[in-house]
Amino acid sequence: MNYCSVVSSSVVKEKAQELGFHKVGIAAVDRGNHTEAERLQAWIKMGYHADMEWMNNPKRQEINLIMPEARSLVCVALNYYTPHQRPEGEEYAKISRYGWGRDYHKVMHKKLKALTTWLQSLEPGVQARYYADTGPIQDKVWAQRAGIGWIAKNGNVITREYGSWVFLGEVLTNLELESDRPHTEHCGSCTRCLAACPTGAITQPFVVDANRCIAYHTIENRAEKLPEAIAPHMQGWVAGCDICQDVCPWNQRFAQDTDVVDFQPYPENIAPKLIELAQISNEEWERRFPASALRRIKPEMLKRNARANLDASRQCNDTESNYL
Ligand code: B12
Ligand code: SF4
Ligand code: SF4
Repeated sequence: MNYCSVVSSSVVKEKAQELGFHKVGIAAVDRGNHTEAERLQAWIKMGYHADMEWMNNPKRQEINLIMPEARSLVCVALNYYTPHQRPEGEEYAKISRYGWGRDYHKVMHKKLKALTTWLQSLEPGVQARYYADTGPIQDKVWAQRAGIGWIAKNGNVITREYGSWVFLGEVLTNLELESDRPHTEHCGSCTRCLAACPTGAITQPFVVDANRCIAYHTIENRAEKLPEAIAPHMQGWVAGCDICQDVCPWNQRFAQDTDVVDFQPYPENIAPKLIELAQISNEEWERRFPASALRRIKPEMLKRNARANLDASRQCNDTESNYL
């Protein structure tokens, strides 16, 4: 059953803003548009998903397989930037901003659940289901369609107001809501992120090969050892990688401090030492990362990532001393 008359887009947007979302936009489910599904297929065919086999789920390419009656997506973004900076020095391990504070899935889900329950309470028969990274939905594609921001050359959605330091989520509904216009792309002729990526993971503008991405290897790769092509180039990163976002002029100019207290970093996440993480015990890991998105990185993986960085800097120092 579809509803087009009783619920207006502006009321839904007001509610999302009242719940604390920093951006909200609405996208219509368009059965005729297959461009993004084809691009996703091409990406998978190239093997760019590495061992993330769950990227193959056909629902990711066809939203109506998730909810046949779906007519609209209420897309939201939550700013997570805080003004903290990492210290210089090769003894420090780098943790990417998304993992500094409380697990963003928990924070997003709480707000999205409230929005979903509110939508369902409007009328009997309203269907609504929420996602934030956790379901077979292309969060970035829908965010761009809903006018939140654009999928940029570094593979992230950039907003004009907050740069790319935003988490994305959406509520899928059978309500027929007035949609926003898709966001236009504003990377222009810039290629800073492509040049800065130490492993050449951005194989062409807008396309990230997970096999070459430090974020993939530190977070998702469960192998005992990291590939030779990656390990020497990690530049201190042990949990995700922010290089292609740090160099982006939109982030440098427009990042704003978040008002979400949950995203304030756990103090030990800003300047951990590689040597400490290389030998972290299970108990210490439990103590340091409660309710954190970094729990996906098991203690063995964290140790492996830290060791790879230590080995790389040792080899680098050895090479330098050979030239002295
Ligand atoms: C798989 C995945 C990854 C993979 C692959 C990364 C990627 N860029 O896709 C890995 C593990 C590497 C990863 C890393 C990170 N991720 Co991630 N990831 C996802 C996930 C689960 C799916 C993304 C996806 O569908 N990728 C597949 C490709 C095909 O999708 P795509 O980039 O959207 O592809 C479009 C363009 O490439 C374009 N395209 C493709 N080919 C071509 C060719 C041409 C010529 C053109 C013009 C365009 C074009 O079309 C495609 C479809 O429109 C989403 C959550 C979700 N459910 O959507 C989070 C998500 C994208 N990740 C997120 C984050 C925060 C990160 C990291 C920043 C974490 C970190 N600090 O380490 C890094 C960033 C790495 C990077 N540079 O992209 C956020 C991004 C928020 C934002 N502002 O965009 C998301 C949205 C989670 C969330 N809900 O907030 N991630
Ligand atoms: S996250 Fe790091 S490794 Fe991955 S594309 Fe960006 S700069 Fe390259
Ligand atoms: S660094 Fe430049 S090319 Fe890369 S995402 Fe930012 S604006 Fe786009």
